[in-house]
Amino acid sequence: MNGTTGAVHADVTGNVMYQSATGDYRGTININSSLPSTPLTVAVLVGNYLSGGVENHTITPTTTNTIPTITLTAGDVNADDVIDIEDYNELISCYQQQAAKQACIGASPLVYDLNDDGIYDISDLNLFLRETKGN
Ligand SMILES: [Ca+2]
Ligand SMILES: [Ca+2]
Repeated sequence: MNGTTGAVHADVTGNVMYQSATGDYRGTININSSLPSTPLTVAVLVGNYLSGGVENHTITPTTTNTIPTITLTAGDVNADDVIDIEDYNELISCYQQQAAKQACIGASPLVYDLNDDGIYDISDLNLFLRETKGN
């Protein structure tokens, strides 16, 4: 969480779970730091997604705060916060290796499971192409 000065006031991790009823991810993240009462930027990092966030959000201490819905773009498989040809090359390389019944080099094939259904297949490639359409 960054304030207007750009200072990081808290850097916390936690889990979010897929909600099949709503089609989104939700979770509760505990912040065990005192935060300024001024509006903050809440940045969100989720594996295989570009980062996102909410600006000018005030956090009320000692209570559950709900941040607005954040839409993240899937496909950043090499975790450099950019979706580009390098991500595509990794996805295609892994897909071709799987077709040949070989393990992907350097990572679990589930790193490329962009739709979180537990398998890496053509559906994940299609999601990547849909997410990058127009970029
Ligand atoms: Ca990337
Ligand atoms: Ca998948």
